[in-house]
Amino acid sequence: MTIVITAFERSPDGGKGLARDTRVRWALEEVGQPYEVRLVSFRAMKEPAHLALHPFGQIPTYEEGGLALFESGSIVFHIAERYAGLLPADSAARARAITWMFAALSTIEPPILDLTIAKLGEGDKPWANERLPLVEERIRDRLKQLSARLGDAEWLDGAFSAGDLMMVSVLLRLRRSGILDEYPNLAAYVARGEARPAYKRAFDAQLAVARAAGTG
Ligand SMILES: N[C@@H](CCC(=O)N[C@@H](CS)C(=O)NCC(=O)O)C(=O)O
Repeated sequence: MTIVITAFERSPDGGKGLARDTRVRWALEEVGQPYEVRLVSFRAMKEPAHLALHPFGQIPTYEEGGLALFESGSIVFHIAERYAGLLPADSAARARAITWMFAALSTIEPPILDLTIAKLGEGDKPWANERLPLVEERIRDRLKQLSARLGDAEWLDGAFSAGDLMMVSVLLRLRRSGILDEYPNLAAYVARGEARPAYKRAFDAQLAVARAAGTG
């Protein structure tokens, strides 16, 4: 059954790999499943055909036979459950890996997204300079805790899992801020994720789209 995902026709990040199709591509590369990509414009994302797949008019989506999914967390979870390679066989270790996926998406990603909003969406507001340090401090609070938990370990809980894939994907969004480098073990953790051949294939594939569009 052919797997089809959606991605930006012209990603605003110009191929830096920060759009959420990259994490889905990475998961598919880790489990060795071929996939096709349907590129969508911002306008097409808000039209009925795409809204039928994604109620919020966003990317990524995932189609496989009669199944259509949205939300990168759900998609990566589905891939990890369906194909071997991203979740441990032991049921307790599996539950912990899934817990890290949720932690990445619901505890670590929100303050990181706030930073993007504070800088890009609200940067021109009169209160922007007062708000920014508060947002950055919330990120630092979480990274300090995550850094303490990771310690010297290679991955969050034993072998690399979907939990690490999601956590690295979320942390990558921080790189340009410089905040990640304040936590050397987290910076090294992210670099280990990026060094995985599956990540490199995923990154190169999304970069090729940006280059073809003349934005990368
Ligand atoms: N929680 C969603 C967020 C999806 C999302 O924000 N997608 C962005 C690209 S990374 C998007 O489509 N933005 C365009 C828009 O919202 O109009 C997920 O994890 O899939």
